[in-house]
Amino acid sequence: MSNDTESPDFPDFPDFADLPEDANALSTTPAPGSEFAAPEGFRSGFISFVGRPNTGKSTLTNALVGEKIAITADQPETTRHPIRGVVHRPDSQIIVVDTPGLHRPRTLLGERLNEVVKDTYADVDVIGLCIPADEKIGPGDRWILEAVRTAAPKTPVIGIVTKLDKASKDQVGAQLMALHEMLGGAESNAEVIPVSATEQVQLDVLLDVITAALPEGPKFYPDDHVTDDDRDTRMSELIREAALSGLHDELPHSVAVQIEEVLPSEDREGVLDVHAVIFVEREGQKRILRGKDNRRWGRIIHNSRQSLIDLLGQNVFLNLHMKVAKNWQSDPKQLGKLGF
Ligand SMILES: Nc1nc2c(ncn2[C@@H]2O[C@H](COP(=O)(O)OP(=O)(O)OP(=O)(O)O)[C@@H](O)[C@H]2O)c(=O)[nH]1
Ligand SMILES: [Mg+2]
Repeated sequence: MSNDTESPDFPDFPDFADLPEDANALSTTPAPGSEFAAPEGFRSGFISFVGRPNTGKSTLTNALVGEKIAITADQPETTRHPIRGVVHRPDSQIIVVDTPGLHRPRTLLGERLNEVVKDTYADVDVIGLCIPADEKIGPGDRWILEAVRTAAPKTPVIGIVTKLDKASKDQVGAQLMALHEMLGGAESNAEVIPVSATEQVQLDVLLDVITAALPEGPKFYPDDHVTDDDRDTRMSELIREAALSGLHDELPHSVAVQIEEVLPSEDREGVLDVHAVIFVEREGQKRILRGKDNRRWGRIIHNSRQSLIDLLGQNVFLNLHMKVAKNWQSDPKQLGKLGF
């Protein structure tokens, strides 16, 4: 969903495709003193968070990485591409891959997202299956575990009970037992861990468990690298997050954002002019996004601009407008244009 605007701030880093298949293959290569050199016993690798929509995967990713790299929302199906974030620890480098929530797809977009998620299973060292503390384990969760076991039969699965703060101690205990049972019970040695991303509870414990499950290896990324997403992708996501806030029903799914142009302002020094478009699927949806007396639209622009300023550390002039891309979620051509 990004265009190719050059960004001096976000250099390119290797893709999955550029990394060696065997993480250990790199372990002897970094020269001492290089930015990839790591101490003896250092562990590194990839964990993918998977789960139903709205289970807290992106919020957890942000909490672990320590920076907002994935947008979050009250409604399901917020994340639309796997987002890689890097957790730097003295003993390990953990690359977290946040994925779109898995569900029975209703549109071509849904089908494509499911395929992408399943592709990531095979590429990671560990999978973190996320289930909220306050919702019963259901067929959707079992279907996801099946898909994981099929795509990556040997990859260890850690059970993560999210949103610990939303349930009583007893409820959390029962959920941990149910998840442990689902992952194979006493016969398997699967770990199950409760966390709260919003209250920052047990995050270090989770990182310890993930680290222990990773192979020994070097750093894949320099110490200051937080995410692979380029600047424009991050900007368009932040605008989408502002647009989603307070929306209901199907409308959130109809929203897509594209950055058209980013230029230094001609008449205001230090200001960046950002031109972006919000796509919706129908004319009537524009009216909803505008809201009464354009109030919602004003809020969207205000909040988007604030998020962009926080991201870029620079003043921003945001030129945001809306366009209709009819039924883009089900139209292969439109999906292609929007980067799916
Ligand atoms: N109380 C509480 N709420 C949480 C916690 N983690 C996430 N949430 C809320 O749960 C909702 C969904 O969070 P997300 O992180 O967007 O969920 P997700 O699994 O990434 O959702 P999709 O991208 O749609 O699959 C948001 O409203 C979050 O604020 C938590 O630890 N405690
Ligand atoms: Mg998400």
